[in-house]
Amino acid sequence: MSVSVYRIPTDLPGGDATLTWDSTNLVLVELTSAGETGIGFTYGSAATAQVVDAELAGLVLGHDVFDVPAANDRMSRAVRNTGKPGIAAGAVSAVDTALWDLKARLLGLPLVRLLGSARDEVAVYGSGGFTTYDDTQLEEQLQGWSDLGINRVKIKIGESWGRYEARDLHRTRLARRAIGDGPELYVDANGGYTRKQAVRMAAAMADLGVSWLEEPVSSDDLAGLRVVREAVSADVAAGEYGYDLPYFARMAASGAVDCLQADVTRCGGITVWLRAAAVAEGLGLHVSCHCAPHLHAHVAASVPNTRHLEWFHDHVRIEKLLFHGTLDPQGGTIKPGVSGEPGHGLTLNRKTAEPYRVT
Ligand code: SMN
Ligand code: MG
Repeated sequence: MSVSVYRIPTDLPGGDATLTWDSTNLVLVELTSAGETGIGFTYGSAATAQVVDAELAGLVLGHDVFDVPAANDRMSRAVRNTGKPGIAAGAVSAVDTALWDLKARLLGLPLVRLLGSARDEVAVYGSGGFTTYDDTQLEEQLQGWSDLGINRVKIKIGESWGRYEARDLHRTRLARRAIGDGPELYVDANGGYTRKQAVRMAAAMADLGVSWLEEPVSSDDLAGLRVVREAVSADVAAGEYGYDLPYFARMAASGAVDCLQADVTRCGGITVWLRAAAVAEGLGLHVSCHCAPHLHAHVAASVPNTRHLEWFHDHVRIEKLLFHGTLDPQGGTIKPGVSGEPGHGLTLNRKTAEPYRVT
């Protein structure tokens, strides 16, 4: 097993309600067996690589690579004292995904064939609209998604912990004008509003047809999410910081969300993502794929209650830069597996990736 870290500067400064960034790390796990290589990755701290090396690799090597749930279980238990949520869960997720990819490649199957398909295509939504963009940059990004025929888009609001309500409304109005009346308009406050503020802002944005309100308040405030959810017309969504199955069960069961988000690069990999989707399904909820679009495509197509997949600007750019085999969202959907490529279909483009490698 090898693990490497790539650091990719953003094209433009990135920011949302509660965080800014100028680069993104991709931590890559490569697992080889019988001449095939499986690839998994997570976005996060370079320290993730150390957890893979020091704590996880020894739990995979020498075991049957087909028994992915068993490997996932060994890894998840082993990081108990390291602290599973966060870096360790990212590490487990990357290894788990590499194992599923490897298994599919050894069987010569697209991953969606191995998992079993529930749908032929997966709807995507364009995601970016960072608070750090000026109006022209925002309009250009929205136009790019329109040109691809993507008729669902998400922008960031809640700038500076909710201090700039007028600018939030201005940018949301601008977005609606740019995309026209038909397309779905989503907003993500990244936990930047207070409860009452979120309800007020959602009411103002309802007039603009905003139909998705993500993390209006902190995801740690399940009661607050529920209060907002019951007061607004838009669907409330959260779940991107879910690092284990009980997190999703708690969030879904508490009535905090209308749609559960889950991130395969954080939640424990494909193994746990499937279970999170099942928890949502059992409670009558849809699931939406958070970020890392190419690692979600196949798993998204394998469950019946997938609503959509986030075509996240930074990650789309990085995945195109580092890998061969990226998908085409033309028309607003992706069709994983149609190329017939085994696994999730990504292979590392060593030539273009190398300049960004830091370890
Ligand atoms: C997000 C994703 C990745 C980096 C920053 C913020 C986000 C989203 O909350 O849902 O796209
Ligand atoms: Mg979000």
